[in-house]
Amino acid sequence: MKFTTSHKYAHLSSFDEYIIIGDVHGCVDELQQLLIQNGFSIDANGFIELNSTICSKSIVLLGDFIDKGNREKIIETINFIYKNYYHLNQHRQQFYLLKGNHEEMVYRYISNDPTLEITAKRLEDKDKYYNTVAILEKDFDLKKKFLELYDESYSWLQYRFSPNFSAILTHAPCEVKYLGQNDDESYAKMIKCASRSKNKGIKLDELLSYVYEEAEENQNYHIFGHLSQPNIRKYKNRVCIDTSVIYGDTLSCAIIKEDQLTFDSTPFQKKQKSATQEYNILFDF
Ligand SMILES: [Mn+2]
Repeated sequence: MKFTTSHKYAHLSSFDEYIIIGDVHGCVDELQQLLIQNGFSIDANGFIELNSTICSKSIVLLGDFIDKGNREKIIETINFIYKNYYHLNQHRQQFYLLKGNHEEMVYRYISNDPTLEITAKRLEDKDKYYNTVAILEKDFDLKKKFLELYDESYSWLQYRFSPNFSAILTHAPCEVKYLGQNDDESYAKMIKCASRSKNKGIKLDELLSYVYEEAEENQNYHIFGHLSQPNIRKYKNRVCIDTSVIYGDTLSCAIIKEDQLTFDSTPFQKKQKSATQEYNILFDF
């Protein structure tokens, strides 16, 4: 039996300003701070205030908001996103979620995906890389929230201001031939690329050479996260905004307003233990 899940995509209106945020991985404090830096206010109950400042602003999370962070922070992150997802989208959509490989894998574990063979390695991975699974397995209410958010998540989003300025948003980088396509293979490619942990010792630019080879000197951008980097990495029209907040660096966003692309970041706040990694830098030439 082939494992299938619902696939969604959307075109974003160019009347809004978009705050497009990279991999959160349980860093809810930094997520809130980045929103505050960008004009959002959060009330005492954790709701984003629906005021005139944000009536033409939208939030996009690029995927991987779970895992790697500590238990309490992951719970807080899911709750914060869940309540504000419905709060912000009550009149029109102003909060968008993209699927990351972590959401997809956790979904497969908790929904008992029959194609996910449970081997000793899988169980080890579950504890090591997908720590949200154990949290959701013990908390039915939180699991229900996660599943609802997963169902709401897009595989890709596209913004188009003019023929000369557009942006396609996905969790992972992928080859142009898969971008914005709606078959199962393309969806998988937009969520996860070749694994760095399975290709240790290979430079990212070698492993994913298509990212720079297919880059073009124009403003039809491809913005993605997934590849935890020490800072925002941009080469021609390819932009990676996963700046490793859970590894102790920063949480970053790309901001799109009309035909302008800018960036903002906020540092890790040390409210939880950071994870460790060796950086494999993109566009390291
Ligand atoms: Mn990822």
